[in-house]
Amino acid sequence: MEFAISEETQELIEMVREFVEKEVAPYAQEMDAENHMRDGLVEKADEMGLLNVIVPEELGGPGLDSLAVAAIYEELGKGCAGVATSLAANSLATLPVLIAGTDEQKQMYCDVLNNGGMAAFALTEPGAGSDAGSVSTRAEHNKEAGTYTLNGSKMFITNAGQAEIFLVFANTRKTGGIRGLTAFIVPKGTPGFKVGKKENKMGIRPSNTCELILQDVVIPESYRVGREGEGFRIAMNTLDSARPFVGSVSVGIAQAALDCAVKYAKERRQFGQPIASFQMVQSMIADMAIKVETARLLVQKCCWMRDQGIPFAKEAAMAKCYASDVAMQVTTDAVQVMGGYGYTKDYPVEKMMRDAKIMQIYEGTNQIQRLVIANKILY
Ligand code: COS
Repeated sequence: MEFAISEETQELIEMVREFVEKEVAPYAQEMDAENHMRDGLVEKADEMGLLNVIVPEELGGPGLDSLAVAAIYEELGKGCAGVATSLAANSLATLPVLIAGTDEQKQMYCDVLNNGGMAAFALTEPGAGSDAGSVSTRAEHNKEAGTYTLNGSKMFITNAGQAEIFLVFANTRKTGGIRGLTAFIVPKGTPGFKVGKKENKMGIRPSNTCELILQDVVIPESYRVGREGEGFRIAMNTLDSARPFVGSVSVGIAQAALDCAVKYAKERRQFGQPIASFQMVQSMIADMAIKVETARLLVQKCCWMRDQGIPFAKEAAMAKCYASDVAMQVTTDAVQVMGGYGYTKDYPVEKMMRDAKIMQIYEGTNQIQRLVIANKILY
């Protein structure tokens, strides 16, 4: 196993770290309060090359391996998990096209990201979350016209309000079920395609999460990604690839919370000495550090396997599940180390604790991850 990152990629990661320290972290609490990403931040992220990190070189992107992409998302996660979520959603929404799209679809889709556009992955619906196969958005094929007409609604869609291009899953079978699930590209502005209510979330608040409404949305056949009925496999493959990146954002949150707790423990004095000198605090700090390190290693192992072409679905579920549980535990412990101060908005750890919670929920709940892991082990 080799987790080494090339010198060139290391320089890129350093640049991302500086960008996050200057442009993201100082504004994280303000963006959290305003439930909105700072104006101009997407443009700045684009200048840094952070919108198309998943795009291969031959399609005009940086051609990074998964290890490098994960390292970038970890840096973003340190500064603000909401911003990291929004930028990582570009990768999530592009993977289906990279996995199953035609050369023309790949180029068209990646060009949006290469040119500073955002993308959104639209699978979840009011009645279809963990049970991804039960999508009820319908896609009716009009063979004579060479089109599909989409009707339905989507929920909890990251970037919905700011994306230029969408990857929408709909069912081509009247009877529903996973055998009819099909993936489609839907550009923003297609008649009948509207952005609905924006969610008022507990955490990752700078990321834009909205409902989508599809009313007689007509798209050409050439926007269907893969075959009819291939959508479930495409969605599952996509989620396998994206889950280690949720893991890396989670590692970023946990590392940032640990750093805050360490700094505080050295400064805060009680009983005439810094609380860092108390063994119970040291024990917490040590456990937090062990968890962060092991979570990062699991994410890196999974990314390395993906980059080597080794099947990695089990490790992807493990990385996502473990790292997000670690983010929840470490942020909660950081608040504990910092006591009453940690519980206030004067320090960033309460936000990190709220942000960590969604990591255990989105892109497959940790209960689903455990199902995937157990299935891979048992059958
Ligand atoms: N890659 C490729 N194919 C896969 C797959 C994967 N990771 N997982 C399942 N499949 C295939 C199976 O091989 C099976 O194909 P066949 O019927 O041809 O044998 C088919 O898909 C159905 O598999 P299964 O019966 O295991 O599907 P289930 O409906 O039981 O669901 C889970 C499996 C629960 C793992 C899946 O629905 C899932 O991951 N749900 C979570 C979805 C999610 O993450 N939602 C969050 C919103 S998206 S951000």
